[in-house]
Amino acid sequence: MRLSRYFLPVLKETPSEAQIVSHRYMLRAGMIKQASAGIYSWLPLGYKVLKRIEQIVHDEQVRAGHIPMLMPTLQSADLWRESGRYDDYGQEMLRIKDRHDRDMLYGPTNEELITDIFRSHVSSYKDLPLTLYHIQWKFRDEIRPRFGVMRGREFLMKDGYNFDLTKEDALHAYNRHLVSYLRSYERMGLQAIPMRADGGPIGGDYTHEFLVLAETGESEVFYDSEITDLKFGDRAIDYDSVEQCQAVLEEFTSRYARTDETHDEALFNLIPEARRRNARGIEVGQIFYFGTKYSDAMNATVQGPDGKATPVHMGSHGIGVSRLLGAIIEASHDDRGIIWPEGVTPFHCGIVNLKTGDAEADAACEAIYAALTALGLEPLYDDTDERAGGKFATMDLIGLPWRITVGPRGLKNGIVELTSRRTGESVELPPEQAIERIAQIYGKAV
Ligand code: P5A
Repeated sequence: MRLSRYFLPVLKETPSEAQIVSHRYMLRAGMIKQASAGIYSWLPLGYKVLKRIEQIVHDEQVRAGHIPMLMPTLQSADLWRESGRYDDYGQEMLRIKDRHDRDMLYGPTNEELITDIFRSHVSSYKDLPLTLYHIQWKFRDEIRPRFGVMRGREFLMKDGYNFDLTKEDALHAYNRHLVSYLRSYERMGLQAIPMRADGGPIGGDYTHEFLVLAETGESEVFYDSEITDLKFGDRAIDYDSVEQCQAVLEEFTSRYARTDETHDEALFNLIPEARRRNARGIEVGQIFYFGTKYSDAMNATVQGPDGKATPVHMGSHGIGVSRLLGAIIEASHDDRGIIWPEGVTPFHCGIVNLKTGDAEADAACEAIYAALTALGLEPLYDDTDERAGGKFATMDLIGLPWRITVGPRGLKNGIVELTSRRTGESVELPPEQAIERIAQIYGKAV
């Protein structure tokens, strides 16, 4: 993409309404614009990151054997009356009447809708196990929407639902989700720690939240510091293996880690004092096992091996896709702007032309741009007339992890500059080598 043709409305001033750094940078970098309280338009740069996060979530869900689909945002109140949640959900639910005076709602979650789909089409245990998921907008009329996309009213969630014959099978589905979530967050450059939590309006008492540690986080957490040494990494996992998934769950949940809702001071005090941590975190996901709560209420049964109708065991599992942008920025920025991890960056690298209009500089930039594009990469080429200082400030603000700087002086010696946004380190090298380095970083063969 050429910056002169892109839509990147960066702001020079710090918007006064933004209290935390991720919100400030998302506004300043022209990623989002508030439409009304807790509701945002996703401008091109923000939309690009949102799509990259979505893609990672899709990849990892499909890898775990879960099946993508799409349910609507608007739901009929009738299903929620069946489960009893229409009244329970309270004011967070946005209720709407259609022209026929029918009660509708903008879905805050989809347990009822998916249970209805399940009971309409599945009748035998032979069709189990089944895990369906979608990535769809949700609406929760939060009392205090704040911190930009972090606590929105309209927000994008990946929500998945497992249907199993037995509790054991459903717990395997729970473990599969835990593993796939660990992988997803790590691909986004994040450490998200599973912590015992509370079921809240979704239900069940077996649930873990995934938290990214950050001072600006809305949740208070208590944990054993040893847990922060755990990494999933790129180990191979067989998602069908009950033992392998169970082993990962045990590894990642055996140390003390809880949100304040389930915190137990006596248990916490059993950890050596030097390892006790009380901090804040951003909840970027939550997994639940709630047994037959919805299948009992909505009569979702299958014919079991003994021929009898058996209510299915279920769980639901959510990732806060739009919230993740905020969480990643909170975890990865400096005083000049965002520092995107390579896994989610909106453009793979920036190309800064120090002297737009200079025939040699223009030609060198075009050649680098074409070479990177041919490799399947997306560079953002700043071909505008802005001064060098302004170009650098914009690149730093929008946080592309790599920048190639091209100017007439360097070109005289056959070199350009390759700079890491994270470390600030620059190396001078011939353009072909800069291209090779970028290709290598993103795993592309030159
Ligand atoms: C699990 C999937 C559920 O709704 N039902 C379907 C279950 N869980 S949850 O914990 O309530 O939400 C899942 C994740 O969505 C994100 N989230 C939000 N993101 C932005 N703004 C909000 N107001 C908001 N509310 C929830 C969180 O990341 C949460 O973990």
